[in-house]
Amino acid sequence: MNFSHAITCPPSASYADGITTAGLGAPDLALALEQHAAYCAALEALGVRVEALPADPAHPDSCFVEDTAVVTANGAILARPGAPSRAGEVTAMRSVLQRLCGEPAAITAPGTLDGGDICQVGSHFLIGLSDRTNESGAEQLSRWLHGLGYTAETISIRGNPLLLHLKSGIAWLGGDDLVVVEALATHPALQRYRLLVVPDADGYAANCVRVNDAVLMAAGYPELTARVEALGYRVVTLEMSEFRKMDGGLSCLSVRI
Ligand code: CIR
Repeated sequence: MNFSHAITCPPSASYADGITTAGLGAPDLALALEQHAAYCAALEALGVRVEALPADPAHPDSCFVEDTAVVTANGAILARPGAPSRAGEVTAMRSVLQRLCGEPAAITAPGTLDGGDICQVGSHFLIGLSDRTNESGAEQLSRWLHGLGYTAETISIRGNPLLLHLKSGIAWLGGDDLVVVEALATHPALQRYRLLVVPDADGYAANCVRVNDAVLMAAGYPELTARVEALGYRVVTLEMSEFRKMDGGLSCLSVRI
């Protein structure tokens, strides 16, 4: 969680055409761009150099860069997004990863995998099986991670309408501390950690991100913010309304390196 770089991509003119189930109305592009700029500024303030990809109107969901790659301290792998409209997003990610980390590995057919389903907890990776990430994608990632010295296990989130991706409902803060939504709190794979359980009403904010010495969290959740601060973490809050409208969480706006 010590990051020097983050890859981002601003929402484009086609942003409102992306995939969404939120039912919160159309996003306001100008406001989304403002919120995105504040997100990038928060990363920079934490000592992270932001590598911005050009806005990509051919891919309305392209601002959710996290879904296109998994980056570890020992190497990077391109995802293979489960939504067909997002498949082409990996091209831009590949070029920037080549420059920053060397040639990335890649998930291949029939595997599908969205980076939002992958949660690193120290040297262990939790891999969500979801409507976007299938068994083949999870197995390929697992094998690749083992080759780099990491361990991994899967957690199915299928059938939970509140969770698009695993990381929609879980975040690693550091040490043994995980933020989790109620639906995941009893999962056997998570019982070895110290769990900060988030009530469903605050579930959106469970998708927070530890970056260097702070935790980035969606604004508007004072109770959760206070609970994370009480554990000794510094919290920086960010307005996320226009990304939530497109089912996007805070983590998915960057790939941290
Ligand atoms: C999608 O449905 O793919 C986008 N509208 C939202 C992706 C959010 N990604 C994430 O939470 N990792």
